[in-house]
Amino acid sequence: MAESEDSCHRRFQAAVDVIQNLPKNGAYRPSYEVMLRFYGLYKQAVCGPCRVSRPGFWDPVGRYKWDAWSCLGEMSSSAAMTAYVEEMKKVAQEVIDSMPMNEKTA
Ligand code: ST9
Repeated sequence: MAESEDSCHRRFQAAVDVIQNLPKNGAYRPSYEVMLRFYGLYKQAVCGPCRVSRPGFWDPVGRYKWDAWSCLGEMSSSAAMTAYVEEMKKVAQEVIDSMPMNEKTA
């Protein structure tokens, strides 16, 4: 594996581990949109382009998940890994920016 590809893979794995180890309920509540973005990129990175058929009417959550994955088309696995890491940095920054600033730091 080329070095840049290897570091891309390691950064992705670290981001995946962080997200899998977040508590289910915490001060931060990701929106469905955010969760679906992570989900789509994760599937694309790990499984490649979506080749399964779209779930039926009785599985609306499955359809949303399928749509989030399928809309990434033929995006490469390494591009999906990079986008996943970038997304995590963006969301982490948003969480930091939304923290109250009136607490004493000293
Ligand atoms: C809080 C603390 O308040 C402070 C917050 C700091 C914030 C830091 C900012 C960092 C970014 C955070 C973004 C959160 C985004 C959440 C994304 C969720 C998708 N990524 O193995 P299964 C798929 S924290 C994407 O059965 P687990 C997997 O393929 C409070 N998708 O379930 C499968 O789908 P399918 C907020 C992933 O192990 C499905 O998920 N806390 C990932 O029980 C289920 O997989 C949270 O937001 C992945 N890394 O759950 C908790 N791994 O069957 C976020 C697996 O179709 N974490 N999948 O293949 C979770 O919700 C879960 O750990 C989980 C895995 C869903 C990622």
